[in-house]
Order: sequence, then structure tokens, then C-alpha cells
Amino acid sequence: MNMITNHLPTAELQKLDAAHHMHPFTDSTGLASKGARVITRGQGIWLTDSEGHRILDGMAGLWCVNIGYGRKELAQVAAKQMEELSYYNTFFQTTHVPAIALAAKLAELAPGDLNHVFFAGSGSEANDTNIRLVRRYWQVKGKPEKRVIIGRWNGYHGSTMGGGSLGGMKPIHSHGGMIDGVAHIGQPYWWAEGGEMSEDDFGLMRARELEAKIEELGVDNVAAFIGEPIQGAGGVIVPPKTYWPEIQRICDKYGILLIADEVITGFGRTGNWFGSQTFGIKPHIMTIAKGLSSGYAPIGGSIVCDDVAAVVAEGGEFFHGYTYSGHPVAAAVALENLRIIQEEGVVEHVRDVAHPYLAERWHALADHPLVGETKLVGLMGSLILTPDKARRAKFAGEEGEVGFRCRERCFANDLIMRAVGERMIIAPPLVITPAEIDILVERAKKSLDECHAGLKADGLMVAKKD
Ligand code: PXG
Repeated sequence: MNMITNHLPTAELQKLDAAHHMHPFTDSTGLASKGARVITRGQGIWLTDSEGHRILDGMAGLWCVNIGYGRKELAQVAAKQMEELSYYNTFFQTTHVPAIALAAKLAELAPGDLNHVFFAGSGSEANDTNIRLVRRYWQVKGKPEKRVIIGRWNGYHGSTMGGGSLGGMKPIHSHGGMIDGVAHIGQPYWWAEGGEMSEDDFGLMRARELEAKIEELGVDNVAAFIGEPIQGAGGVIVPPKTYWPEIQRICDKYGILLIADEVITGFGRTGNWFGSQTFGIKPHIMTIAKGLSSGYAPIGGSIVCDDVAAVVAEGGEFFHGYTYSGHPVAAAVALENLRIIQEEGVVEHVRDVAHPYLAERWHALADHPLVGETKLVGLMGSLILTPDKARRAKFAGEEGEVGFRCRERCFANDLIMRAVGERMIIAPPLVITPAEIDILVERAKKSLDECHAGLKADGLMVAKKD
């Protein structure tokens, strides 16, 4: 077997990596000068690198390894499926058992009349599917001019041209531009943008930007709104409780389609199967990926409501699909992952055990002199680093510098906790135990202490002037 277990020394791997491997979202010159960390094994919530460090993965890979690493059942299902039917497509009037079974299972798990699944290979692809689905829906209904999709600044919906355009990350737009027919409104990020308003008033105000945008564009031109129940890549921005009900009201009032991007919030992350259930959202389409297979195989998709599926079907052939839509091995792996989540009560574990246990410890970090607000929904958490929490102040230095320093301390303490600007974020595997949560929080606290001491020593605990 061609398993790379007896690998080259780390420095040689890093040299080859720098010479031949182009990394996503990476400054390759900077990386080449220090060498990438080489991860070699994963078990439960723990990773091992090529130097033998045992690292607590506070990010579940990239928000995806919901059931933890190293589950043999998934490997066995993949091997068996490869032997039985390694590939066949679902174009041209054919289908296969894994795609059927997974679609039916998702229809059962998803709320309301979200009963139809269009498969993709990733979350980005699924959102590209959504652009085409909602535009096709309005075409078939005789309103082809309804094609604008409204997203949010600092939202993330992937990195393809479509997904990158729906998202509101300006650095992504700046590399290669945007597709047409996409507009953005402000994000519901009270700490940074709420000024003197209460959180609830601010949530309403940001939701009402959707109404203003629909009026500005003309409802006859608007197809859909897309949002993550909680913005993940944007920094685990938990919206004020007034936000989603108002968004829902506006979508209902104007009759535009609502897409909930559940790529991160799906499959137990928020303590329910879907984030839409946690926030009371009733979407027409849900984007899924990541936790669908716990990252064991690349697969994503769109779960579509009865009305949208029926209208698109009425229009005859929908000219869209991917070679790997419903890939049998990925579908079989996803199905086994869902079986484990369901039979082992992983969602209940998040809701009744892991979330309450972590919440107490995570929110206690708000007493730390470097920490402003703390947020935690299910097992998706963030905290903000600030030189002056009473004023919700930013640091005087360059944005992201302090977050970067804190992340480096976490790395040194064998904890993966990410930084988005000055927000530190966690999303550990959902199977994390209370004893492991203790270790996570201890390491986070130690890293915050070290970061704080370093900032003081370097004279950087200084607030930006208003
Ligand atoms: N929607 C959401 C809400 C996501 O978080 C995607 C779509 C795209 O999925 P794919 O499978 O195409 O990557 C994502 C992905 C980060 C980070 O830095 C987050 C994602 C991907 C890469 C980096 O937090 N989320």
C-alpha cells in the first residue's frame, strides 16, 4: 500500500511543499521562509505533527470534523463502496444507491419541506448551484429579471467566482472581480459596528438594510437573500436576537427566496441539526458541506424546498451539474457519518453536555484583561481582544497584529485556535469531552496570558484614537 507513514524528515517535506504545493489563502513567500507545519495523524480531537507534537484541534480541521478524527467505520464504508461501485454519475437518467439513500436521509433530517437535494463537491460549488437554482426559479415563474442575490459584507460563501461574489470579503473580490447580479448589506456585528445602539436595536437596523436594499434595487430585480445563521469565517459573529426574525419578515413580505448557508452551522454545530432551527429561520434552500461528511470525503449540496424544486422541474432540463454530484464514495461516507451523529447522540451531546460545560468556562474568559465580549452558540465560539473593553476599543497598531500574536501563542501551546482580525475563534469537534474542554480552556487562558504579557512588554496595550 502506498501509505505515506514513514515520511521524509520535516525540513525536506517543507522544502518540497514550498517548491511544488500552492496553498489556499496563503502568502507563499512568507510560508516558504518558515516552512508549513506538517500534520501526520488525527485521533478524536487530537492531531499529531511530523515533530511528534500532540495538538488539540480547536477548529475541527476547517470547521468540519464534527465526529472527530480516525473513525474506522468511515474508512470501512469507503473501502467497501469503492469495491462495489467506485464511481458512477447521476446525469443522463441514472442514479445509484448511496446518492438515493443520502438524499432521503437529508430530507428526513432537514426541517419543514426541505425535501430535495442537489449534490456538489463542496460548499462553494453548492452556492454556485444556488445562484443558478434561484435565477432559474424566477425564469420559470416568468420573472427572468429577478436575478440579484443579496448577501452581507464580511459574509463567507466560498471561493469560486459565484461563492466569492456572494460573500462580502473585499480581499476576495479584489482578486479576480465579482460576478454580476450580487449586492451586499451590512453585517450584524454589534461589538465593532454597533456604536451607542443597544444590541437589539442594532440587529433590527442591520436587518432593515435588507428592506432598504430591496427597495433600492426594485423587488422585481431581486431573487434571493443569502446569509450564514452565524458568520463563521468572518469571526463567529453571532447576530443580535432581533436580527433573523426581522430578516425572515422582510423576505416573506417581499416574497424573495431565503438561502441559509449552513456549511458551518449544519450537522450539530449549534446544538441543533441545523443553525436555522437554533435561530428560527425558515429557508427555501440550505447550503451544506463540511460536517455532512465530517470532512472524511469532499461533499456538499443544496437542500431545496418543495416549491423551488417543483418550479425548477416544471422548467424542463436544468442545465447544471458536476461530475462528482452525489459521488457514491462520498455519499456513502456522509451517510455513515450521519448514522454516527444520530445513533451516538452527538447533537444532544453538544446541547446538553459540551455546550453548557464550555459556556461556563468560555464566558469566564471575559474577565481576562485582554478580552472584551465572549460568544458561544453550541460549539462555535469567539472572543475579542481589546486594549479597553469598556470603550470596545481597537488596538492602535495594524489590524490583525494582536490576533496574530495570540494565535502564535496558541500554536506554541499546542492549541489550534484561529484569529480573524482580533477575534479568536473556536469550533472544536462536537465529540469533545468535558475533560478535553478543560484542556482547551487552560491552553487558551495560558496563551492569552502570554500574549497579554508580550503586548505589555512591547508597549502595545494601546487603544486606537476614536
Ligand atoms: N459557506 C460557508 C458558510 C463556509 O464557511 C463555504 C461556504 C465554502 O465551502 P468550501 O467547501 O467550498 O470551502 C464555507 C467554507 C476560514 C475558512 O478561514 C472557512 C471556510 C473555508 C475556508 C476557510 O474560516 N468555509
